[in-house]
Amino acid sequence: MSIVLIFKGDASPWRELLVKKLPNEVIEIHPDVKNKDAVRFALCWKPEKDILLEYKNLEVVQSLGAGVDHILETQTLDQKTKLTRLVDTNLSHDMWEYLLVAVLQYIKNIAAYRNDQRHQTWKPQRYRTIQETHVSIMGLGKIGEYVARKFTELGFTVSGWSASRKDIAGVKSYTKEELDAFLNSTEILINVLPLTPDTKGILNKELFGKLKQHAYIISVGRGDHLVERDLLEALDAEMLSGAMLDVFAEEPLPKNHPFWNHPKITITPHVASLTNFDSAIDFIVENYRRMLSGQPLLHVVSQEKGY
Ligand code: NDP
Ligand code: OXD
Repeated sequence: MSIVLIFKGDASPWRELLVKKLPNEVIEIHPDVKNKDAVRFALCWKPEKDILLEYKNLEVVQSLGAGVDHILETQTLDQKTKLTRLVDTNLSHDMWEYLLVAVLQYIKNIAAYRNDQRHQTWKPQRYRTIQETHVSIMGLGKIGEYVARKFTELGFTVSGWSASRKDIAGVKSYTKEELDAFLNSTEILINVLPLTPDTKGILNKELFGKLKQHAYIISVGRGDHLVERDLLEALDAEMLSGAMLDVFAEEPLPKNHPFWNHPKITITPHVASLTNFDSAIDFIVENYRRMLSGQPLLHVVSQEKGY
């Protein structure tokens, strides 16, 4: 029985940590695997298309991140294989810190001043306080709910949109069917949805048109949530006032991409919240032990829903 790590990028630091926690197990990095039929547990990050078909006896495919789109879009999993994802308070908390920065820099006009500085322009503008600010969060899952609670605690007005209704103190919850009402009250839109066939392209022209005039977009979900051309058009038409984006349809963002030099777009390189080595390893080991002992796995993804 063995574990395989299948990563885009260097898997060796993760292997070293796993070997320390599970010294008696065979832990290999794809493609250097002696006996693929012995592998029952795969830890994956952006695996190449259909690579898992080489592993016939897989029981668990564990995503190294919260998102599983990188697996569901590229692999065909059979009935007996469970897909699990990472759920970690550190991941939610780090996302909260990033989103707080994103909102504060916007309400205090920091991006505008950075542009003004380039042109030696002295142009004071009114800022908003936290008490005057409403944030609207698409996705109230493990991360979105945590973030919503934190914004509420700080004194922001908070709304959230999710498939089902939520009962989160201080947060106005809208369901899937109530999207228009949610958007109509939105001035700062935070996207922390998972990427599924349902949510692909959701940040589009039609949606932008339903937001309050000059709304601001913050997207940390996935690049394919956004129709890039629609964002550029909405910014040029001053329908939106700006955007802060951490995720892109193509990563790294190509050198010639129009987002790079757009004065109303702030870019970060998919770093809003990074998987924490220590807590993620404990979580992975726990799920591996559960698989061995036949106990229910933690955070199994519904392959039907895609999250
Ligand atoms: P969860 O699966 O816990 O939550 C997903 C939320 O989205 C749920 O509230 C769900 O509603 C809602 N949702 C899903 N589909 C729809 C839909 N069609 N309409 C309305 N609501 C919908 O995910 P996490 O919170 O753990 O993570 C969310 C995403 O954040 C990840 O998939 C990943 O893409 C991204 N991420 C990005 C990072 C970064 O660094 N940029 C880091 C970590 C995550 P309901 O609860 O009713 O089912
Ligand atoms: C994740 C991510 O899904 O880092 O965890 O994007």
